[in-house]
Amino acid sequence: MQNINLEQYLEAELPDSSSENLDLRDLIISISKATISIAKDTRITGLKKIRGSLNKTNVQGEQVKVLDELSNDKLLKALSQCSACSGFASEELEEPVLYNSTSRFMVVADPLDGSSNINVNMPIGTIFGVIRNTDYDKSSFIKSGRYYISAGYSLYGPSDIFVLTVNNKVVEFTLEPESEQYYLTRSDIKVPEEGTVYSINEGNFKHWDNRIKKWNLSTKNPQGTSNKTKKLRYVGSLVADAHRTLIEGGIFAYPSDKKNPEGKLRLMYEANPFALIFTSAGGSAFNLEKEILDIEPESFHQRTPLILGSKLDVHDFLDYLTPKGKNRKENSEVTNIFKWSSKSINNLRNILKLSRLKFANKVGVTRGTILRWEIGSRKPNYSNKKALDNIYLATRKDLIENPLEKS
Ligand code: AFP
Repeated sequence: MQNINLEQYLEAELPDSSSENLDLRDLIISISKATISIAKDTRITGLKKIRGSLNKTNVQGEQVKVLDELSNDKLLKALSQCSACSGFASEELEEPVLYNSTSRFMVVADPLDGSSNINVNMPIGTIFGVIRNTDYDKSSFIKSGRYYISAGYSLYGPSDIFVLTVNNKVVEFTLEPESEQYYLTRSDIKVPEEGTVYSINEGNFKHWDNRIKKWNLSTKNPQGTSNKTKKLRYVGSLVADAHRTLIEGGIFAYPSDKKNPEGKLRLMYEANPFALIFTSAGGSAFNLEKEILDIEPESFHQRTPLILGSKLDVHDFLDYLTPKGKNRKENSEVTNIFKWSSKSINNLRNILKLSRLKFANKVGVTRGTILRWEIGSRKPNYSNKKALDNIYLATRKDLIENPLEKS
């Protein structure tokens, strides 16, 4: 396993047969190179005198650290040189940057997550998500997590690692510093069904809803009456806390509270990438009501509560809010699937000006199946939706309107 580098892994996972795969490979390599350069900076922050703050605040009103800005600039530059990338949006930019409106993908990122830990040499990281460019415009950034085709993060810690999800698989690479190459060190990561760690900022206890206080007390079990005690671990860098949860299981929670009524973490570049990774690895990712991937965003910098981790632990938490999973649904379809409804299928066929028969041939089903989808008596399955995705994406240059938006 040691000898497979990131390029080789991507060549096998995203074969040359499709130009979309080639674009995605290019994009992931560009991001990974920027993270290698950031990793080099993080090794010597004290020596390079880059562990302090700049005299300015970002769009969130948070103080910008020198390393925040350096990391953002590195991603910005790397992506501007990648022809597969149509635009970049990040925590450090008030507005997304558009490079080329017709390229296939958009990138969202938190270039340096956990920046308050820089000064004390604790783990920090870079989080990113790749979204399909469906609208040729900045509005492509404001999409639910179901539109993300890939996501990942770098964790700059004792080792520098790069965790990636494509095609529903989650893998980890470790940076070999001399050759400056990422090598595969964990393949097919699966979140354990249940874990022994809970991770939450307990300093916020007094601001929590009573039901969350109840969950917390039961989890830490101060009376020693329950056998379900867990250990508390909290670094305060999402990358580090989430990575531990991904590998060892358990739960990470940053709920909304009286101080942060919308939650603290950012939906587009913190919660959605981790939601895609955890869902792909068989774990769960919710706000307090629904799956993170199903949240329809209203603005780019919006915040969300985030509950991540092992299925059983996340559902146990949610049971304190909505008893016994009332109306709670989970959908394991996390790859490149748009939401195809009877209306959007019909819209796509009309925009393409195809008869049901011709459209059916293109999708690889019968004319009757198309009719049933359009009247809503049947729903496309997973591979049908992939075929619809591909037709939509292959013809998207000719599409004036996005059929998915009209459903
Ligand atoms: P900073 O980048 O300002 O350090 O914030 C990090 C973060 O967004 C996320 O990485 C942590 O999980 C979370 O904030 C920690 O927040 P608290 O300090 O409120 O616990």
